[in-house]
Amino acid sequence: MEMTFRWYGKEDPVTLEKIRQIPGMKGIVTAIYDIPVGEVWPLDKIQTLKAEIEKHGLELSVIESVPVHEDIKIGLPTREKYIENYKTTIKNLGEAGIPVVCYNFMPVFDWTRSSLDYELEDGSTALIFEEDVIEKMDPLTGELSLPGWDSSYEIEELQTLFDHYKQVDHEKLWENIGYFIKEIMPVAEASGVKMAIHPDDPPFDIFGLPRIITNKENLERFINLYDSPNNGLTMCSGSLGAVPENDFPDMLRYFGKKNRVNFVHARNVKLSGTRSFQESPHLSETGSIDMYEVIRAMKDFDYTGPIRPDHGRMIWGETGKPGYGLYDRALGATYLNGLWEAENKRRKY
Ligand code: DNO
Repeated sequence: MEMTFRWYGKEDPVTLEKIRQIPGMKGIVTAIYDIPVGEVWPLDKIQTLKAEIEKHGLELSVIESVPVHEDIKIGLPTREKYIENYKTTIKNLGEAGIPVVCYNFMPVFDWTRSSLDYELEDGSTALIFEEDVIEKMDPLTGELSLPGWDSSYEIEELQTLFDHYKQVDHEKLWENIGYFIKEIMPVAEASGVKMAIHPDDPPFDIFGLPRIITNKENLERFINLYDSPNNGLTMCSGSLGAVPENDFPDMLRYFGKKNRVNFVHARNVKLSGTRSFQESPHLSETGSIDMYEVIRAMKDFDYTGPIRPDHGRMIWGETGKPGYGLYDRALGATYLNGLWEAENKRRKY
């Protein structure tokens, strides 16, 4: 595996200088944040970003994310233009030598939590999802501020989107994702870019909007839409592991052996109900995911691709983007590296 770290660009208080000092850190996961969703990413902008990262002794390992325009997910006629743009972006990323692109197909909202700064017993704060709190939220009142939701829509835009999604049930969303995948994958293949769809987080419908990248059966259905290692997955332990039905290490091993795991997100979650959880430190004993089993699964298919410690808590007084401070994620990277070294050596001796 190749240890990587998410960096939010020049505005990020977690600088490349700091990231580089984390033991064993090899690569950066980032994006170009000032291009509107649906527009083409110009080659020179990608190259500038890459050069900046390489100047700091790191590699640009993954683009997370190239967002998919809602018109593609809804299946509007205007999707054609956005799909063409998406293809050009993939082509440009390939030309710049970017090996992996992460994206998702969640309607309207990306990852969603009910609170950003839930105080844990030890005084640290974490992101949590409580089903009963989310159920009482109405995205259309305008009072909703969602943690993972950077693109703020105007209320009227949101209303229009929700109206469109009335026609989009799970099967329609499958149809639309199938259409998109069949269009973009030949370009990804020709450009040498491995696509890695991120599972829905959390992996069930929210606010009445359908979600389909949620469990083993659906991931299988997804990879079968287009038979190619370029049509792969981001295996995110915290997203898929947020429901008790998903056995994350088993899924990871299964899709890894099929050569469809192009990126791994390692995060722990402590389940507090069938549809509620707290994000917890990476360490197995503090969450519901056995991180050693995750590492073992990756060894079982000799994973050489990128992995990043996903969200951390806020600890030691750090402030900043919830989930994306330096300290707890750095501890996560170190812990994962430790497990990996131990498992490697155990198998050799
Ligand atoms: C949360 C992230 C997601 C992820 C996108 C991928 O922290 O894992 O925001 O980047 O869903 O498209």
